[in-house]
Amino acid sequence: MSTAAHTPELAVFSKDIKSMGLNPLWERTVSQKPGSPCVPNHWKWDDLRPQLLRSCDLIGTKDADRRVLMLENPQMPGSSFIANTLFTGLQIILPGEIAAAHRHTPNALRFVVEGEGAYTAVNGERVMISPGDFIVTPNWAWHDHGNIGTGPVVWMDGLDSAFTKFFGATFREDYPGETQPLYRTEGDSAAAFGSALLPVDYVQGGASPLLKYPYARTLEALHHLHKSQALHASHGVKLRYANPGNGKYPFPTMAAFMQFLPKGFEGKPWRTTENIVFNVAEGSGSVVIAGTRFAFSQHDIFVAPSWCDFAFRANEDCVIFSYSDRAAQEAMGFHRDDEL
Ligand code: GTQ
Ligand code: FE2
Repeated sequence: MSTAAHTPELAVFSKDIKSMGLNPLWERTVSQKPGSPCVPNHWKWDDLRPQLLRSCDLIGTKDADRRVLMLENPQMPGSSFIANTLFTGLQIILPGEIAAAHRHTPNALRFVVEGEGAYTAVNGERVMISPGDFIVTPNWAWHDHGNIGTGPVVWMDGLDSAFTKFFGATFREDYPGETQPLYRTEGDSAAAFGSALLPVDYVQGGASPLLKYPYARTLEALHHLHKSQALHASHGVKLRYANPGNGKYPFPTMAAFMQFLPKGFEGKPWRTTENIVFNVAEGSGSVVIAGTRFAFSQHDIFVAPSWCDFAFRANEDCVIFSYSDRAAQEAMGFHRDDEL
């Protein structure tokens, strides 16, 4: 706050200019500190799963378009966002169902939670998805999903739709058919981009051209590094998913990570300007976020909003997926973190 003398004349001035769409900076009330109004929160899989199954009895993919339950920050009900910058949804698709093709300006990631036999089709290629897989849907790419298996399939959707909303740049189109034509062979994206090789004439675009980062390979990398190197005091063994086209993040906006915490791990508190959504792939433990302890088990989801410190404890070996707005924050020069 400024120490300018707040004279009666100044008060009249401030009042007079309000009707002109003007406001004096010296009276500003907007926070000049890191953090956001959002609060840490935890959703238990034991609570989520029955509601997802219940939604299947009540609505089909034809009527719902996407059968998704949005996880909203308790401080922002009705916003559709889990934090200022991030969308999180849980999507369920039953055997025989199709979620029709569409495209939109927000980028989407998927982290598969439960069930086999589902696919997503992106830009003419079908990709089968399994639990633990990390999937990329680049912005403006046509995408439809289907389940050709025998049981329900659930995954978590992470979108950067808060960014398109913020910029006023949200566009969406339905494809003129239920599914898009498949003009690529299954495995094309993996062959072209999944082996630290690139097509000779590849020109880098926005999102990662690698559509699937399979769980088995991620686990293998984490387990190997756990045996060969020291743990990070806060993160255990933590890797970020890389865009093979440029070595950066899978999206211009969103970063994604997988970490391994061995049984008994007690992490040091850490904080970052990132907003982060976590999904427990395996294991159980607890996390203290900004002073609140949440006991988590497999498939639980929790959010650590910007500048909330958090520290993990692993009751058993844990594998934890997360995504954040780090890519955008780094690109803009805003990102900071801090070991406490
Ligand atoms: O699967 O295409 O959770 O477009 C939100 C918007 C999922 C999707 C969401 C979407 C999708
Ligand atoms: Fe979509």
